[in-house]
Amino acid sequence: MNSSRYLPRLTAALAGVAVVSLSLSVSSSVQARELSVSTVLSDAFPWGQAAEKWAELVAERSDGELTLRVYPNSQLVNGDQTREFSAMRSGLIDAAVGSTINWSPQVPELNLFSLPFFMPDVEAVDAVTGGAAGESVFAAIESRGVVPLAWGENGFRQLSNSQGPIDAPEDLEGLKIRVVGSPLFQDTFTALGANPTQMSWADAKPALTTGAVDGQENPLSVFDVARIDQVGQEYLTLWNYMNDPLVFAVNQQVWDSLSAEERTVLREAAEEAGAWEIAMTREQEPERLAAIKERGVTVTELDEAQHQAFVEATESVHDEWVPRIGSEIVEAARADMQGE
Ligand code: X2X
Repeated sequence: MNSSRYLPRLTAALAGVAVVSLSLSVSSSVQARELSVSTVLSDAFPWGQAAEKWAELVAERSDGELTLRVYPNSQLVNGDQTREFSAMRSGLIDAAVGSTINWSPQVPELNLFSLPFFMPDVEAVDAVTGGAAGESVFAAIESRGVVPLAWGENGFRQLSNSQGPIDAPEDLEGLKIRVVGSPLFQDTFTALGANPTQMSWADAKPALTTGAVDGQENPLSVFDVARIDQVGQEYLTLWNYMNDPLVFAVNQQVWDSLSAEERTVLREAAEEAGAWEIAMTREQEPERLAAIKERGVTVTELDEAQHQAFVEATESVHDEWVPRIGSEIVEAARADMQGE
C-alpha cells in the first residue's frame, strides 16, 4: 500500500478535527457570559455587598460560565440613579440590585413602599414583600420588561439635619431637605412644611458639605458608612417613616436568552444573597446606632403622640398617591400586614 495515497484523506481528517475543536471553543466562549449589574451604593454598604454576594454565588454555581460584574455608584447611568430602571429595560444594563425608590418613576406601583408611615416595622415589610402585594409589585415590574428575582433591603429611612432636634412636623418648617428624585418625596416633605430639593446621591454629600441643604433621609447603614455626621448632620430622628426594599432584577431579553439552568442559578443566588443581606442589614442596626451616638450625633426618638402628629401631617400624601399606586395593591398590602 502506498501511504502517500492516504495522505490527503488524513490531512482532511485532521483538518476536520481542527474545525470541530475550533467550533467547540467558539461555542464555549459564546456560552461563557458576563452580565453587568448596576448598583447605587458600593460594597462598603450592605446594598453593594448584596450584589457582590449574588455575583459570587453565580460564579461558583455556574462554574464560571456565567459571571456578574458589579458596577457601583450608578456609574452605568452617569450618576443618575432614577434612570437605572430605563437603562435596564432598554438593555444598556443587563441587571441591577436597585432601590424601589429609584425605580418608582417608571414603575408607579413601587411607590407603595414610600407611602409615609404605612409599614411600621420589619414584620410589616416582610408581610408585604412576601405576600400578595409583593407578588403584584413583581408583576408590575415584569410587565415593564424587567424580570424581578428577589428582594433585598436598604432599610428604614431616618431623618437627619444640621439645625436642631426634630420631634414634630413644625421643626421641619422651612428646612431644605435633600430627597431622591422621586415625586412622592417632594410631596411628603412639602406636606411636612419643609423645602425639599431633589438630587442624586452623587450630589447629596457635596450639598450637605457646603450647607446647600440642611438635611437628608437615609437608612442607618448609609448614615454610618458614608459618615454623614462629618458633613454637619448632628441631629438624627428615628421615625421609621418608610422602608426602602431592594430588588434583584434582570433585563427581559437577557433573561430569555439564558438556559433554564442559568435562570435557576441566577434566581436562587439572588434569593440567597437577598435573604443574607436583609438579615445582615437588620442585625447591624443596633451597633450602627451606637457608633453614630458615640460620634456625638443627637438621636431623637418619637413617642406615640409625636409619631401620630407626623402621620396626620402626611395624610394628604396617601390621598394623592394611593390612586397612582393602585388601590388594589395598597389594599392587598394592608391585608398582608394584617395577616389576612
Ligand atoms: O439616594 C439615596 O438616598 C439612596 C442611596 O438611599 C438611594 O439610592 C435610594
